[in-house]
Amino acid sequence: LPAYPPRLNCGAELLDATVARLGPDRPAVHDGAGGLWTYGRLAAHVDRIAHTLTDDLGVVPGNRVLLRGPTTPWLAACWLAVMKAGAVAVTVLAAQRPQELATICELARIRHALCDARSLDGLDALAQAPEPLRVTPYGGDTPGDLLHLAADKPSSYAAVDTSADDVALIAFTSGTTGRPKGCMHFHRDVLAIADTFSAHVLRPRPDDVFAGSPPLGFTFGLGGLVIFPLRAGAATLLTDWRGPEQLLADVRRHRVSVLFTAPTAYRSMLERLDTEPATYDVSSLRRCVSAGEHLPAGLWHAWRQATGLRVINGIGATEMLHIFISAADDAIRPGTTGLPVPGYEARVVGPDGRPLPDGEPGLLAVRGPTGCRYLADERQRAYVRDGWNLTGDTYVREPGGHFRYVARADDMIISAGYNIAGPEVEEALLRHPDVLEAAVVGRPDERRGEIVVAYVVLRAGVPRTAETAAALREFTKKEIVPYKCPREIEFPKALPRTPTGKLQRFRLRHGALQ
Ligand code: 3SK
Repeated sequence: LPAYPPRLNCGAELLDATVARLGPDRPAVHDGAGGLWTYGRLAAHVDRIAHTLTDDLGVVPGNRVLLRGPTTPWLAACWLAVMKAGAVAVTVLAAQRPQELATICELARIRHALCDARSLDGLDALAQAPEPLRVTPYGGDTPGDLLHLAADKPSSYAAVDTSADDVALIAFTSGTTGRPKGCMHFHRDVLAIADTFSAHVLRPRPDDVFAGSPPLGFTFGLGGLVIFPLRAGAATLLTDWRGPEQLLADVRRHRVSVLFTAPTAYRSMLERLDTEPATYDVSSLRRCVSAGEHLPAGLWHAWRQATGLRVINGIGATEMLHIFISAADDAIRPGTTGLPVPGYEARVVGPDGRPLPDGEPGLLAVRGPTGCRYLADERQRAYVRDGWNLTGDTYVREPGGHFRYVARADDMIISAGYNIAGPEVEEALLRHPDVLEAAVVGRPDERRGEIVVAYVVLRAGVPRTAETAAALREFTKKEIVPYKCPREIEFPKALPRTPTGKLQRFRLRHGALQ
């Protein structure tokens, strides 16, 4: 990891330094509708917006600016302009509801919002609050539109001289449930994720084209689709997730070489590649990253068989900003997450915080250049202990040093005294050809404490009957030790997920689908 200077502006480093290194004419951003911005054009748009923020909207360094909209080049340009203006970006998901936005605005004391003209719903109440949010739309046709205001501004803006330790962004997470927590990250953190995971594991090149499904309001997407490509001088496709067919079509059309998505999307893309091989062409891909959820070994092998590519699995967290355990190429052990990313240390600890021997499951603890800094939240004390970040995941460190995911710590099922990891049972179910998706939880039970219950989404045409459930139970008994096998199996049409695609096991535990 390079030693960063004490004064550092990540927006200037990502954009101006890249233009100085590679020139203004390289492709930077595809908009998915045939439009392409070069680095020079992106830099000019960013600088005009930064002028508008400071000259017209009265944004001063340190102000928090809410960013809301679908994934577009303009959203990325606004984020970079906020960085260059020394303000603090709070990027939210377009799907976040007005009440959640109100909580976020209150917690982060947000007074300014830049909002895609198509995503203004629910903001009027905030604009009329006693301490009003000043909402500036972009991409619409009103006279006060940000892009109209920016049109006649100078195309060059000297970035604010921020400290490397000034807060650059606050990323909100509610995990899979709970009150939102704001994770503060510094200007140096933004560069650190590019100079650790991206530089050492992904190893992008200026001729790469990035694309993927995570939104920019999720740090997985912000890193993978904006920060990493710009740091490398590569191009990126910035469009909203419109399903597996569209992502595969984009790969073909834009000759995408670096793909960021989650296991569920790899699974649904595989289905399409299997049923309509002539429609798609993934030969341009050279790097496929999976994070956000555990990647089962079976899916890793199926993707390799269909495409010849070895998926780069990783675990990240909003608290850590991006991926901190991963592996590429020959270092990959399918079914494990990988090794600590250079710059990070990881270990598995017991409830007292002491390291456990290899092979024993315990809590994952990690430390490195990025880490958890919750905005005014007492949960900070539980997340960071003795300088180690406790991510809430149960892991095993294998003798060769690879880290293997077991479960979220609060997703362990304890049945008749046995500890059962839901993901292991899910992997067994997923090996059955009729199973598309599976989620396994514990349901309270008088005799056993908990029983193992599986929610299974079946492939089209498979009957949702007691016979199918019995056949799946028999199948799992051949795959895993019988005490781990589901006692009950239900067949919902879909599994409950957060807007970032994470499974909401707590909703299943509470019987939300019954
Ligand atoms: O939640 C995750 O798994 C994640 C992965 C990569 C980067 C960031 C996050 C939050």
